[in-house]
Amino acid sequence: TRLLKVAAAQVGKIDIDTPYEEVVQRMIALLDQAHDKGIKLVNFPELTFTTFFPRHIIPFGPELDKWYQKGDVTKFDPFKPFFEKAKEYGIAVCVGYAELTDDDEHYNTSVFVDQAGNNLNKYRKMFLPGDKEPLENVPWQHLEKRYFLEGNLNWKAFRWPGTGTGHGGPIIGQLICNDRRWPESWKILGLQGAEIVCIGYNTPVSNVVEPGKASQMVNSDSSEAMATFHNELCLQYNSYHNCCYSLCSARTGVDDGKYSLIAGTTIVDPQGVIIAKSKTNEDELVWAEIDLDSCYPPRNRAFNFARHRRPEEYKLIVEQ
Ligand code: CDT
Repeated sequence: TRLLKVAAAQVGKIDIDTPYEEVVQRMIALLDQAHDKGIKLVNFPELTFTTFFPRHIIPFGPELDKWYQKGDVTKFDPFKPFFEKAKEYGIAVCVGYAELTDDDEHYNTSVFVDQAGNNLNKYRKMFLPGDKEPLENVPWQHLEKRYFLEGNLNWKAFRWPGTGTGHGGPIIGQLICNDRRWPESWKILGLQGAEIVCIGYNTPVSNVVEPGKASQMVNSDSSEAMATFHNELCLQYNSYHNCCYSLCSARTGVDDGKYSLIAGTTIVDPQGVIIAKSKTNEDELVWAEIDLDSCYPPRNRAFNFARHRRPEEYKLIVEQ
């Protein structure tokens, strides 16, 4: 066996004016719980440190750019106490944030920082949902196509050494929110042997079904149930056919008293079974002890890619 204690940290409501310091203190409280349990990896949501700002219309320029971080995010003063605490505890973290590059490019990004504080990998969200131009007659926007460029770092799986689990360390992959709905992103990680996929999300309870028609904005218990069902469906099936664990962290709660995001933070095993799940829509640590070896019986048989795949038949998938 190759046992490892891992966690998916769920982060509750963050309002538009919630200061970084408050969020960081809450994130540290989640690390404290993880430390008490001997957890080695804590996954955090998409854009963990702020409210989900793409729901707002914000003018381009300095007003928008203040939502982003430049340079090494672990060195950004307001976030430093979080990364320092993780290092002090010897906990690796995967965290989402809004990235602004030196070339003035904007990305929806997550970093994987190991237990010694090293940046092991950076991932930039590939599938950006929503719109480039604001919609009319809707109670809120989803402007990811306006505020972010599509990711350009592909889906790179990488080793995370120093965990004591052998084989050079677990093989990790990262996805961000909408990426989890697309089998291609998982398969590319699966083909590289990813054993743990770290995912963060901001999934609204209700969405625009048909642009321009406010009446098509669904907001009811049944839409929350459906959004949660689709979340689990994606995580369970894609973990199953890629024979990997997934740690899936929600930014949840009702931001500013009106913007509701689903909860449903989960840990899924290589059989597609949910082995741990959040019970609230607040800050919550969801954790499990996993056995990386359990990725291999299905990999060696039903989902032995080398034996069963038919890549020569997949041309349509890569046509423009
Ligand atoms: N953040 C994010 O990617 N959310 C999407 C919903 C977008 S609806 C326009 C998701 O896939 O959950």
